[in-house]
Amino acid sequence: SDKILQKSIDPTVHQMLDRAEQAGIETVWDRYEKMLPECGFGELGVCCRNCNMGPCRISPFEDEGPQKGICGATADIIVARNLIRMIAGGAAAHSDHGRDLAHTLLLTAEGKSGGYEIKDEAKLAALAKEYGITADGRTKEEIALDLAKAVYAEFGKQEGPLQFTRRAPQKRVDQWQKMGIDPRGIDREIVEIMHRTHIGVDNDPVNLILQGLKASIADGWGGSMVATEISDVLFGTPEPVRSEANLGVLKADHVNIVAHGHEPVLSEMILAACSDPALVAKAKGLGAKGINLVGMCCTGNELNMRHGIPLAGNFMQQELAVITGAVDAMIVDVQCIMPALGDLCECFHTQFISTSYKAKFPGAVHMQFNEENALSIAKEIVGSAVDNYANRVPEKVFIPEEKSDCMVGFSAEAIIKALGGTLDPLLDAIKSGAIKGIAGVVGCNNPKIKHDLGHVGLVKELIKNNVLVVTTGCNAIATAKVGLMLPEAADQAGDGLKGVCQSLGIPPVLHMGSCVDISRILNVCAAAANALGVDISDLPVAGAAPEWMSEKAVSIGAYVVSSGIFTVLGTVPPVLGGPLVTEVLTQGANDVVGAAFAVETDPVKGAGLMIAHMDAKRKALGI
Ligand code: NFS
Ligand code: SF4
Repeated sequence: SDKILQKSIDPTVHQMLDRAEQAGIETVWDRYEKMLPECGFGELGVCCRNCNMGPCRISPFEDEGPQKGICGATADIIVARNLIRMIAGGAAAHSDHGRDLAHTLLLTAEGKSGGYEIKDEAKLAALAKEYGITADGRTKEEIALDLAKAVYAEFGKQEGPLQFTRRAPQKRVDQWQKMGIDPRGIDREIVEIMHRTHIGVDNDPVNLILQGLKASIADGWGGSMVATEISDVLFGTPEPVRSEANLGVLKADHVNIVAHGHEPVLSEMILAACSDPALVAKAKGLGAKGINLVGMCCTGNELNMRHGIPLAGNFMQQELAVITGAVDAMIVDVQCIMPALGDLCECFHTQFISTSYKAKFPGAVHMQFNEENALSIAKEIVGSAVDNYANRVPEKVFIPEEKSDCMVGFSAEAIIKALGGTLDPLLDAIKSGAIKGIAGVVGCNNPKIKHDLGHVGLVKELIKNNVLVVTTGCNAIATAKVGLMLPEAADQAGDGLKGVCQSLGIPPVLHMGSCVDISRILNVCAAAANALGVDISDLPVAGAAPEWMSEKAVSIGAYVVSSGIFTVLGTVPPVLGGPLVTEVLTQGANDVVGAAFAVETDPVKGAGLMIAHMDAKRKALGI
């Protein structure tokens, strides 16, 4: 129906929503509609539940209703507190992911992990050097043990600095120090947000926001970067690889397993278990042709970047994968997993398997994963999925045909390799104007925006204007699905970018990984700024999160801006009830960190803001 066509630009979504409607099954879009109108106080960010004198909410009308909370907090105080609590949530999620990777490295170095190994010795050596760990005459396990301990210590550090923050240009670090936002320890900055936002502590909106920026830097240049770097050490640094994306990657004649969530610690072992001969034989014994592992959301990105495992879809497609009736198991760990999956899986044969003690769900079977026995547990989980193939109801299976090829795996290292060993050809192309600038386009889906339209509309407009796009997260999946990650997509780019892509054989949209891998984008920006002898805020670069929804995305936006990169948000953050906070985020931040936010719900206009920003930066650089 017409209503369904309005929900997404993706034909697989239309087909699955049709099916859902016929079967009377509700999805995220239905629940969103039932929620409308969403709470106006919440939208403005002016409700507070931080103590039990409240809840309080500030009236948006000055002549009517309360202008202060019971404790006296103004709208700006409440908005700032709420905003930085979102940053704390997001930074905690990314950083706890990083901590889990450090833990896996530690166990692996001690010989206690059940199946992991150190795959990228070159990266291990580089990180050891960065941390001042001697490598001479020592085994990779000995080096890795020291590195794991050093990285682990970043979380509980009291006085800083965080080692990876020193990858930023000196001018940037100086500015952070001058503003008092150079983070001391990853956990410390998050805890301090919780302290400062307790009733009766920090009631200066600007001071609150500065602490939010500080914690976000501890995420981007701390916890997230740890997650990326240690994942590369354990599982290999991504290199260009071909793959496919969209629900059409499910196979009617195979056992289909969807890996959904975030940490590669689990998904890597699920992948290994899927090629276990005994399990493959078992699948064949049940009449399947084999085991088909596909990814969803960021764990999908991790598998896709490193191994070319197909991407089934992004955040808004998790329920739709189940509605195909072809998924034998949905295996999840942490983050962005809708609790709706429990009830939904009950309408189908799909087994919903949770694996982390941190993330349990109604309707899920819990199979606790741990690193010590990783491979054997992964085999049990995959075995359970294979068994469940016997329960599949062929009449209930409908897999959309649509899928697209994609070329992925553009880690910073892979980009430099594609450029012939240095960033110079890219910098030259920027200087010559062939490439106007680089945009990092990232983030979630959100039913407030037509699914994938924000992502694809913005990215297409950018490449048309010769902006090279680097992407992660659910934006990466959206662009992969429409073929923008193919070298042929250079045809949709402006002449300058098209020429560069064609000569290098790369797509105009480069998949850099999962959301923690936005740290890879920071590294590229730092390297480019250092090569030019300028700060990141001087570069013709910009960020965007066209369909963002999660607290993680708030932390990302904050650290990208704190790193000096202008960022466009495509959904409105809950801050407009605080005029001072809104002013600080969209203007004042320029004086603090050399960058600020803009909000623009129209993707083409959003791209326009980014392009105008790049033009201004180019002019200032005299290029
Ligand atoms: Ni990022 Fe990944 Fe997607 Fe948003 Fe969720 S999967 S960590 S938060 S929804 S981009
Ligand atoms: Fe109300 Fe202040 Fe308590 Fe918040 S902290 S609920 S504004 S009294």
